[in-house]
Amino acid sequence: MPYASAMFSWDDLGDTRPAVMGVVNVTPDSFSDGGRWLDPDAAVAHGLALVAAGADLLDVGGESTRPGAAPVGVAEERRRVETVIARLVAVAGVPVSVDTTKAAVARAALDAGARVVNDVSAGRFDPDMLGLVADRGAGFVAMHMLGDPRTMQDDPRYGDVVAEVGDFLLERADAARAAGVAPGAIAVDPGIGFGKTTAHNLALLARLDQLVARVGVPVVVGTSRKRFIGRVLAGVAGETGEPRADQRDDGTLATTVWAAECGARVARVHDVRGATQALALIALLPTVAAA
Ligand code: HH2
Repeated sequence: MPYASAMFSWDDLGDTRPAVMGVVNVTPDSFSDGGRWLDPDAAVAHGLALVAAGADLLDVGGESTRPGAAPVGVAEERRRVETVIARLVAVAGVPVSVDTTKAAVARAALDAGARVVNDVSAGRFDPDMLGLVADRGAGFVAMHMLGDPRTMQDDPRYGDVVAEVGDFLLERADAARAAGVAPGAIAVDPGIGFGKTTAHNLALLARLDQLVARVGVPVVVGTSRKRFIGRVLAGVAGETGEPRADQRDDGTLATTVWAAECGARVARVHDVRGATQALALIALLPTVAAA
């Protein structure tokens, strides 16, 4: 069975520069590219194009998590991701992760050869999730979200967003370890845009170095094309209003470089080529400085 192969460790992705996780949304309604890769052939071709552009791993999702997105049943979510994952595992040459909150979907994806479960609920929505990840020796991304995708943007409030997200991530990493997930397989993610205002997202980025130091496990950051970038860039550089999702890759790149400088280990992005080039370039500078 594919999952019987060696245990996943985030260290396997290397540490000279942050890893680039390329997004493959097999959905009709994702906020930035919904419907473009719903056809399995298109999704596989897109995944391969992302690998050619430098992706170190591919994140395949079959359910949009954008605010107000329609929930998807297990059968439909499996139908969307299972074949795409099996085909990418066969040919992509990089680890594949599945973006799901459902253990049944994660199980099917791991059976198809996925190595990582990226769970935006951090194992809270499905009681079987952490045990499954542990049994299979899979990698795990535990992301912070306030509430659930239906309600998360309804007036989110925090006392100190960085402290509270940090508390949550430490608690979920502990829960994963307690369930038997290998320490080296656990990563956490502040969940940019998931139950956060623009100010909350900016605070999490501004103090990301503190969060990275505090959690003590690899940190994944996903700013790609998110709304706060549009909000901040409205009116900047000749934009008449907020740039649309597909016009936010330059802003995304700035935040990706910032996250890398703050110690993030994985950048989850749609524009893989830009992220790979920028991260390769800035990774070089410390070695030049030391020479
Ligand atoms: N963001 C999205 C989905 N999954 N997973 C992690 N770990 N971190 C993130 O920031 C994150 C995530 C939302 O982006 P996208 O997949 O492009 O959109 P949608 O959920 O609408 O499919």
